[in-house]
Amino acid sequence: MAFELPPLPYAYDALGPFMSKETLEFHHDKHHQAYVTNGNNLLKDSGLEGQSLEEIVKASYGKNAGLFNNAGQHYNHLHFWQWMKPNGGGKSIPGDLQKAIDSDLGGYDKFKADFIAAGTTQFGSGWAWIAVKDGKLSIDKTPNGESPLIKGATPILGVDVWEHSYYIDYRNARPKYLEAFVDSLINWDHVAELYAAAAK
Ligand code: MN3
Repeated sequence: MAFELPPLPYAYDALGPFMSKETLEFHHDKHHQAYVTNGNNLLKDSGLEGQSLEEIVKASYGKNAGLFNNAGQHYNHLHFWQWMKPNGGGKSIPGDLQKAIDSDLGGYDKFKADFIAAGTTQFGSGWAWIAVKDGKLSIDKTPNGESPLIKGATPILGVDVWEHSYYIDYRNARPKYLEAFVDSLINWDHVAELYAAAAK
């Protein structure tokens, strides 16, 4: 099954002023498209052509670096667009997810501080996450195109800390970008859906 780039689930200017039209045009149309194009070229004759995207990410890790990097980033970005929405973020979190954040992550304020710290301290390019494993939430960070998938966990929220995700809007101020993501962009309804599916 070939990789495909779906359109953004909102207009390019819908996330302003926290993430600009210019950032989304470059990030979605150029960067994500390149992962799809390169991933499809590397998928040919890899022996993994018939697998799901999740299976390709897990099976290529440590074995086929080129395919892993592009398939991993395709997986991460497919979710990243869904993890944001206009007027998102903040504390209006669906009940079951809020309870899990309270019990597993020490509450909203500690989640926010730890998630921003994970993204800030990821040296170089990568991602910060909330992952679910054995029904419990944890904060994680990974380099490059890796994700909690390769650790046997399920990512339910992730933020891209590659410079292409924030440099146009925030220059080098990665912590300001992460704060805006948490306060104003997170699509908690989507995170809650993934949590419900992963915690079953
Ligand atoms: Mn990116």
